[in-house]
Amino acid sequence: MTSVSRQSLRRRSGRASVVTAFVALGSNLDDPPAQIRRALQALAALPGTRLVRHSSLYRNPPSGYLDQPDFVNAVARIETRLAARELLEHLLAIERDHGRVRDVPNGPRTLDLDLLLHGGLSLREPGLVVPHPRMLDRAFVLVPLAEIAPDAVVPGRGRIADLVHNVDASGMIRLPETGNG
Ligand code: PH2
Ligand code: MG
Ligand code: MG
Repeated sequence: MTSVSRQSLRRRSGRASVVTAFVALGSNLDDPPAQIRRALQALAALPGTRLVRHSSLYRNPPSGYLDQPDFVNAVARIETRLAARELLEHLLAIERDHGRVRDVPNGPRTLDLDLLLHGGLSLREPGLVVPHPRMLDRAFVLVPLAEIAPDAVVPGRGRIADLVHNVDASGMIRLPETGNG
């Protein structure tokens, strides 16, 4: 029995435990606020998953590749029975549903969904690094994350409420709530 991983035991029993995970959402094409709101609904509809809450939407200038429209970014907190790799596959499928085309690296996109944190997991695998390797440098991740989960911890790095002070939040414009919430 000792050679059987916890994950495969869980698969056999069919009772995966629930973990809290955080997903970053970003869009700068084709009505970004609508893309983000529709993506939040798609997250809420994932199997074995509950959307616990989401941050405000923030308009902010592109970082990295600068010659592209402003982004709208947000962060969602979910509770999920999906393993990190399974969740990643679902996030990529939602991106495809939103017409995501991967051409220019870091370039404009209808929807980007990045897995930030998955319970206390630290993982480095091809195509999947958790915690997200660039999250600590990014105001467009840390500011919305601090809004909804200041006490969340990045394994080995500390609390979000402390880490958010390391980024320049001056370009982050919180959008007013629209519609019926
Ligand atoms: N995503 C990137 C690159 N640059 N800049 C902003 N403001 N927001 C993003 O979501 C973003 C970015 C690559 O994923
Ligand atoms: Mg990204
Ligand atoms: Mg991505």
